[in-house]
Amino acid sequence: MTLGLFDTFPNAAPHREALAPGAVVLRGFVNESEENDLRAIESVVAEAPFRRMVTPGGFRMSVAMTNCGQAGWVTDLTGYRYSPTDPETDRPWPRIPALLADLAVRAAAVAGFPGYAPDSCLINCYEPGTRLSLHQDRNERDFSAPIVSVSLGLPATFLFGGATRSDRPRRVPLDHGDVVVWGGPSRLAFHGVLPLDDGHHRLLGRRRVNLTFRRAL
Ligand code: MD3
Ligand code: FE
Repeated sequence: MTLGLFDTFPNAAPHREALAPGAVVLRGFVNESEENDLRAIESVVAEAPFRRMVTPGGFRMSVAMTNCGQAGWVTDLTGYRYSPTDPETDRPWPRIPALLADLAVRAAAVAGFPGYAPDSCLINCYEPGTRLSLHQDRNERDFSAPIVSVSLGLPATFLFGGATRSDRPRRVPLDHGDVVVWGGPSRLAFHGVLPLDDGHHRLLGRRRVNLTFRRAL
């Protein structure tokens, strides 16, 4: 039994929630002492600014994205893929900041995936109204490695579906500091994000930023 001593302190005690086989939510895994480390995201964005990319179907995505790592996820009229360079500049993506990579590696280990070695990190930026429609992440070469997601800023409702698009998704609230590890049988689940509600976050203002670490190559 718990005494509830930590309940009044957000982020004080990280806690683990099994979502599905291979999928674990680590509530409050990013603690306040690590929030300084998040400034590294700003240096990535300074080199490779957020941009709204176009899908193969010709729609501009509402989520603004950038990447760091050896490869970055991109989309244009020709398709989805990982690119070693930023198509806006033809320069390599910035490196993954070491402290952020460490965070993802620690989260993966806690969730039962030791030796995680992400080579790519997609950074998504949501503003109120921004959504991400149901999709699978399948441009990576090796589905045995999990995807680790770090939610920052405004809260969002995550949609966690099944193996087919028609499986009715569950709604999972994700808040600042929550980290989710998606591996094993959950790795290819359909998923998305509902339109972001308006609000204000003390660090990020009217935004939600989500980092997804991947083993792409
Ligand atoms: C479950 N991002 O970048 S993170 C994405 O909040 C993406 O920005 C969402 O979906 C976001 O591709 C969700 C959680 C997530 C990421 C990848 C997954 C969940 C996943 C891959 C397989 C299953
Ligand atoms: Fe995804």
